[in-house]
Amino acid sequence: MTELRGLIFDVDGTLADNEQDGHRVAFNLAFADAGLDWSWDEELYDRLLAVFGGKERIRYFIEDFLPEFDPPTELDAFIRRLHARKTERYVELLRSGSIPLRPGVGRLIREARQAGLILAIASTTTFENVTVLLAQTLGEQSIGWFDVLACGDIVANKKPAPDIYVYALEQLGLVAAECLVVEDTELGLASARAAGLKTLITVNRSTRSQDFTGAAIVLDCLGEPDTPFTVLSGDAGAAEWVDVAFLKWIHSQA
Ligand code: XBP
Repeated sequence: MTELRGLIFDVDGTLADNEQDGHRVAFNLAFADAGLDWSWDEELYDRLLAVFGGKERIRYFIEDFLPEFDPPTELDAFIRRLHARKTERYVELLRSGSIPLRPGVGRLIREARQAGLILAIASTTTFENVTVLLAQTLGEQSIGWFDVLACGDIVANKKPAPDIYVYALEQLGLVAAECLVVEDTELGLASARAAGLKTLITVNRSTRSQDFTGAAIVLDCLGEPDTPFTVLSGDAGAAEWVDVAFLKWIHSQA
């Protein structure tokens, strides 16, 4: 049996429950800064989450929800500028400390590191968003705990394409069978699985009802010793929170 060597984390929705209270808010602030009267409420944002990537999401909104919209400049440049402002606004939110990690995330990252697992990030979001989130929540030094930070536009095709996970594996020098992924969405699962990776899901309020067929296990969160996880699908044995022994056990299952 292949030993577990690497743990690859998705970021948005997995490390932090930040889509509605972080990214959505930052998009709206950027729209206001640009003098646009667009405002994405939670319901609309849940629909827009069908498209990964901030620039791709803005384009999808314009093309599918505002077909009459006439951008002030060439559309690609307009979206790029708007998205750059959104990143600035999102980073401001992160730096204000208003976006915490989800339960169990900080503990598991520290334990996995201590146990000698190789850590990586595979995210659709912008590199700066990832490094500021890590620095703000786990300390500046935590950025160095990850051997690979695979983010954003580094690959041609974003999730659900497998590219970002394939890239992360190449950079890690590991094969899929040696790794386990932690994800929160159906499309993230599709991306990881297409790269041949076994995937543990922790749902959040936007993804709870998605189809996670093919996941190794589906939990409501990673859990902590005093606040156990709830199993939504799969077999957790006697475990009540995710630790390295649990990761190894899940990885060893067929
Ligand atoms: C989630 C995403 C991201 C963010 C927006 O990525 O879809 O696009 O919502 O980030 P993941 P940017 O789950 O892979 O972390 O605006 O920086 O693209």
